[in-house]
Amino acid sequence: MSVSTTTVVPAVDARQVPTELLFQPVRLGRYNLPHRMVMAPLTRSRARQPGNVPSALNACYYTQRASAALIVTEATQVSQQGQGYAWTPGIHSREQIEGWRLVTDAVHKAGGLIFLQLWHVGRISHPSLQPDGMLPVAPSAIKPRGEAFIENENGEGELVPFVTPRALQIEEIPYIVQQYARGSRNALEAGFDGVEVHAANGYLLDQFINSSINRRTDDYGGAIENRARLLIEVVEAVSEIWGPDRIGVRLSPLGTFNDMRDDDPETTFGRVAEKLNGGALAYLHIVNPAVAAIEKGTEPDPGALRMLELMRERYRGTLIIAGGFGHDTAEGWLQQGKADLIAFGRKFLANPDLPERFRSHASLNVDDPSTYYGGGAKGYTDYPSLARERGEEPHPCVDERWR
Ligand code: 8OZ
Repeated sequence: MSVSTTTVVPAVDARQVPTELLFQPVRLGRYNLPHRMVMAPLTRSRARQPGNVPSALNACYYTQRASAALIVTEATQVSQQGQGYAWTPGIHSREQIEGWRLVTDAVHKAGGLIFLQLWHVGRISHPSLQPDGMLPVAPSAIKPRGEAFIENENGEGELVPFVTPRALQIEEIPYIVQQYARGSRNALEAGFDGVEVHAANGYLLDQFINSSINRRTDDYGGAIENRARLLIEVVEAVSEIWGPDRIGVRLSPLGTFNDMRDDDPETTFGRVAEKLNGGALAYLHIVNPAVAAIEKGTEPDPGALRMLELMRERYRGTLIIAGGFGHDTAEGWLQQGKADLIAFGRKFLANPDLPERFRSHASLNVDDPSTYYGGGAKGYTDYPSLARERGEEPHPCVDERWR
């Protein structure tokens, strides 16, 4: 549409401008994002061995997805103690910092913005992944139901039963906070644009928050003020390095993954959301408790909807919701004011150019669960983009050339 300077544009024309909220710019902490589609953190277990080091293959994968408004990396252990699955990357060694530098440089060259997700798994681990084969640590010595994903003697992935973790002594807690601080300094050196503190999905910080897992009687257990203390201390320590406006926090209220349960989730997570207001963070990122209903197109459980409303009401900053969204449901939730941005996991996994596909109403590739974890380029960097199908290559990202 060309409009001369003397023309008065009728209001009806304004309404013809694409009004999809998904494609409206938004401010996220220190950054201006061109749209509202975030790539959610996704564990892919493809760090180079030995040493859990990010490689050119990982740089290729993230660079292909650089059209996301923000990439949140796969969960990345802040220490060896913080690792809970085979072949996940870390951010505690020199090699890992240099490996991540490959990733951030390539993503930035492609115009992307990338935050590192800081991770300590707590009890969701196994001695074979721990320093010197020691026990995993947790708020209390309570064994999770289920199995850990480890590497066996043949170098293959294997599921083995969890063990009973060791309860952290109060004297050790400052050293847990320091693991996050070191990971944060390393992430800054590796060239990231920010960090997300993983306090969801049953890992260490979530284990402290949820009442059924935390039986401590000291300042880190009991009332929610105490159970949230470790998260708040971690956020403060990370803020000193990054400034609050380059930090996000991820929570999963009502989540049951990794044997998680809280006796009074509205009080617990309502209070955590309120406490995070004080930090002036870039965002709060919620794992959608209504994910199954959104995917199936059924009516969400009223408890899940109440929890989402509670998060929106108690947290006064920018809210990202992840889990189960398609184009129309994402747009609908933004229109209803339930979130400011939407994060997509499996859809970004299978569609490196997801924003372009949504904009043009193109069909989507379907993700292949058999290649989620471990392996190489197959099911990782070989999902086709529309540009590749047209015979163009959006970025020079052929694995062989990057190695
Ligand atoms: C699935 C498999 C392994 C790890 C999470 C980091 O739940 C994960 C994860 C998910 O946040």
